[in-house]
Amino acid sequence: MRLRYSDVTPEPLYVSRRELMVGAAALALTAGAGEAVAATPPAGASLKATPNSAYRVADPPTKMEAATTYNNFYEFGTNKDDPARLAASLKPRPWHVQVDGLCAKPKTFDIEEILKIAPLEERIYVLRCVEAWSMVIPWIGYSLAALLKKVEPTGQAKYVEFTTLKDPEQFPGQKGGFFGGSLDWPYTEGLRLDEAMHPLTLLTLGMYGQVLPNQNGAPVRIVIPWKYGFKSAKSIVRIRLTDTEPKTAWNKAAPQEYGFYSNVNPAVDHPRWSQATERRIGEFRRRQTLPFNGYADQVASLYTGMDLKKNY
Ligand SMILES: Nc1nc2c(c(=O)[nH]1)N[C@H]1C(S)=C(S)[C@@H](COP(=O)(O)O)O[C@H]1N2
Ligand SMILES: [Mo]
Repeated sequence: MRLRYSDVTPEPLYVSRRELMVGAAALALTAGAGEAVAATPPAGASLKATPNSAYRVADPPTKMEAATTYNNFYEFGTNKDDPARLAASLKPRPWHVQVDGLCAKPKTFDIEEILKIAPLEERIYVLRCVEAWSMVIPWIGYSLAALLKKVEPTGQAKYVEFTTLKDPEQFPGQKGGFFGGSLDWPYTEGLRLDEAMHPLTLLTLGMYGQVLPNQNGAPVRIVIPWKYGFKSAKSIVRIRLTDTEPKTAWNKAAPQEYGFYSNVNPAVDHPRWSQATERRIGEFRRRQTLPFNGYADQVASLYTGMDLKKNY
């Protein structure tokens, strides 16, 4: 009998290691299964979420097979298939996220606690990479605002910085040599506080009904659907509130190519890729790219009075 992780775990996920082991022992007795259950949810463990009808693009989702084998995650290497091939070296448990900086109640959250801060929603967003391809992905998570409110940002906080785990033992792409030199580790990204608090900005814990695969940024990442994909930092260990614009890994590597704002904008080309059109992974035809990736009604007002050619 093959047990799914969800079969032995209370909603929305395992409560504690002890309860989990009790549940597993009981199951082993009834099923006679010798299968050990670890505290780390195995790859493919199901994660329940309620569809949020306000945030669902109508286009059919990209095949999960494609979304989990064609990835940008330079911590594993610079080839699209490196993350899936090498994903097993990342250990998504135990995992903590330090939330600190300009806030009244800084706190280091255990990932199990993060899973329970707000009800998990499924939202179907288009992920638009600056390389002019896109995917339609059913993400699972809740608005980042729910987590940020827990630490009570002060009036001085104007920006949020996200930091990915730095550990060359888990991320072979962070080892020395050519690949180790691809970016200045750890990967960092950032948003203005109003962007971070926007309800569209998703603290993401799963996709396709499952916990996040390692290659997609397990156990927790950000997804900002109106910005190019590189803004959506994976495998986050720290979220810091600050009064100055955070330095970002891609901006440090190639400032003319990767601005801080990086809103999806068909009118402003990247030096190496036209942004006027995009190709959905799994399709051949090109589609028109939409301003703010289709979310102009919700987010254009955040940039009133800003020159979006300068603030690319
Ligand atoms: N830590 C980290 N986060 C990252 C990246 C990365 O290399 N390292 N790549 C970014 C880029 S360029 C894109 S397009 C998306 C890809 O997300 P996906 O693999 O889940 O589709 O992740 C973003 N987040
Ligand atoms: Mo990207």
